Amino acid sequence: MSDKSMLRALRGEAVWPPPLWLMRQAGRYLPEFRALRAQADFITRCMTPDIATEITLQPIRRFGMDGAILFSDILILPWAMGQSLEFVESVGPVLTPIRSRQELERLQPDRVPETTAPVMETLRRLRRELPPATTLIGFAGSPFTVACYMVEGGGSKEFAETRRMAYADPDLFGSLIDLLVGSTARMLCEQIESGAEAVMLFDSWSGLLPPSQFQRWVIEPTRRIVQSVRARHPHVPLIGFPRLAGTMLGGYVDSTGINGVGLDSAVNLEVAKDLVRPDVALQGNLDPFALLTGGKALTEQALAVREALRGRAHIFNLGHGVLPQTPPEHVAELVATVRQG
Ligand code: 1CP
Repeated sequence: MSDKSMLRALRGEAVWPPPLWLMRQAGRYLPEFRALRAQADFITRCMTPDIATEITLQPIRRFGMDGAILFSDILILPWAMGQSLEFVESVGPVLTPIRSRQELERLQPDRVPETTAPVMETLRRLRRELPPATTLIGFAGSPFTVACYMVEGGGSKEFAETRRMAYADPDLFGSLIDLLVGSTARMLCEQIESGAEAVMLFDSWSGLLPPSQFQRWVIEPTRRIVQSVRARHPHVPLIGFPRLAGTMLGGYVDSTGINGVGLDSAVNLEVAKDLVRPDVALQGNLDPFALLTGGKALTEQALAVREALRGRAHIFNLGHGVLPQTPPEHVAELVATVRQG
């Protein structure tokens, strides 16, 4: 059994001070990232092991977080299946939407292993290069959140087309979700076989759904992925992040069998402690705006999160990603604060 602090927390142990990493810790708030960004477009950066390894290591070198998350994106999977994808400056991802069975059937999930081979190479390099106490985190989007982008053709506030399709044509939407369940589970297994020591499922948009739809399109697909990954890799922990799931958090944890759960900043930690079984690690949930602000607000909020989860298995993180305008010195301050005695 590994004694890395993050893996101990994911086994249900209350590690003090809690291990820490930050969603979007590699990225736009770092000057050294912006320098690399000029060299290649986003997909090329993800698909070039030299660049993706370097970007993943940048925050670890500067701040020494306990977890390093692979530099890639949740939309690499649909891209690897043949859906067209472009990241457009100040717009975000743009995909050719999938709205019919014909369009769905043109996807080629069998191509994923070949297309994502460079990502697996990045993981192998990272395992060699990371400090021995750092946990390497692989990830994917959850089927529902990835389907949102695939159906909508990009980002959106409401994902109206996707939510309409889920009601109007549940057979078609269900086929897309099934395709994603299988390909996501396979890709996560491959990430583990390439060196990932924990894997996380990002479900940024699950909180848009009412309970019955949440059960069908979030809990059930996540449960199947957990089961399938665990059958091949019984000792590798899985973290779920059903963002804005509110009181559906308890059912999500119990029904999926996940080892850790990401909490967004809207979650009251006292409520979370009641809803979530004590052997499941809680990950989160500092407001990214407290990190952006720095100073007293940051110290107070960070210590309050840490204190609220004292005695529980806790991995300190934000409730969502680091904001691009965040001064890097605030990240250094946060790491020192969380680790202070
Ligand atoms: O260089 C750039 O400007 C590209 C910005 C960028 C980055 C740094 C995108 C485009 N993706 C990423 C990396 C990324 N995305 C990681 C790597 C590790 C890390 O730095 O933490 C991870 C884990 C993600 C996950 C991701 N991508 C999510 C889930 C988490 C979340 O933020 O909710 C989602 C929804 C995406 C889609 C996506 N990719 C990129 C953008 C701008 C978006 C969001 C689009 C939207 O607003 O809907």
